[in-house]
Amino acid sequence: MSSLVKLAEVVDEAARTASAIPQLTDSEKLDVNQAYEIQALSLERRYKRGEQLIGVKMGLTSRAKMAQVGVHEVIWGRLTDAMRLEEGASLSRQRYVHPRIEPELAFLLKAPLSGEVSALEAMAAVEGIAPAMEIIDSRFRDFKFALPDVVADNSSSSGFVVGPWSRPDQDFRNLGVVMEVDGRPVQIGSTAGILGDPMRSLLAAARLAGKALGGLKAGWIIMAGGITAAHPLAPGQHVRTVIQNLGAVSLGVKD
Ligand code: 0L1
Ligand code: MG
Repeated sequence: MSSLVKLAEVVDEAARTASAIPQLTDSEKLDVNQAYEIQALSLERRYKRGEQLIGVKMGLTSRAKMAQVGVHEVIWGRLTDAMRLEEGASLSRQRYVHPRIEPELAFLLKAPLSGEVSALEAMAAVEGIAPAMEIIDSRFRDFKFALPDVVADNSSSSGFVVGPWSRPDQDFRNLGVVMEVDGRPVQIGSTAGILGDPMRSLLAAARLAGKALGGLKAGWIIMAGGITAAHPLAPGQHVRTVIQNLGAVSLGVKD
């Protein structure tokens, strides 16, 4: 088997150059622990290029997403400052292989969080909640992968945008969500689409990513996971997600 370091270089180069690659599992026998090790090693390469870890994304947190990609397990990935897009920004389609976008809810932490925590303990660590969108861009050809592939590939994460922060002391378990492309609704759902309650995703982040990263840190953003299936991005589009009571977040696509 190739070394995990070598495989980390392969996924990192694919992400850096927006190039499609064959699935790692076509030629390697990998388990999920090895895949998370590849993810960590590939992110080390980005940190060496100056990127900073600023949070965590949770993935495959809704039935719609699990069905869309045929993987049925909650996964997580790392968010860096270079992945963050400004609200209302226009992204360049050429920077991605085959980008898709999905509506999410984001948490902003004001205190560290790690391990098995209760919902009350987790809430006490949350500064704000916001409508958000994630750009996922599997580096694997035709968006086809097995669980170890997608985990090694930073759980397909390649960008994210966060809208206005609201206080978390409100009921956000079942808020209506609409994602529009050029003013036309393309996905409709509810925040309950995230594991039945987005808080469950934050608890999973503390348990899974918190353990691997030595805790989730104050100031980090936690993307709770896709609420609906993801939508392909094409040049010229304007994408907007509105979450009931929380407001809107938008992005444009150029070239
Ligand atoms: O929900 C997610 O963010 C899952 C990412 C991995 C699967 C995909 O690329 O859609
Ligand atoms: Mg997502």
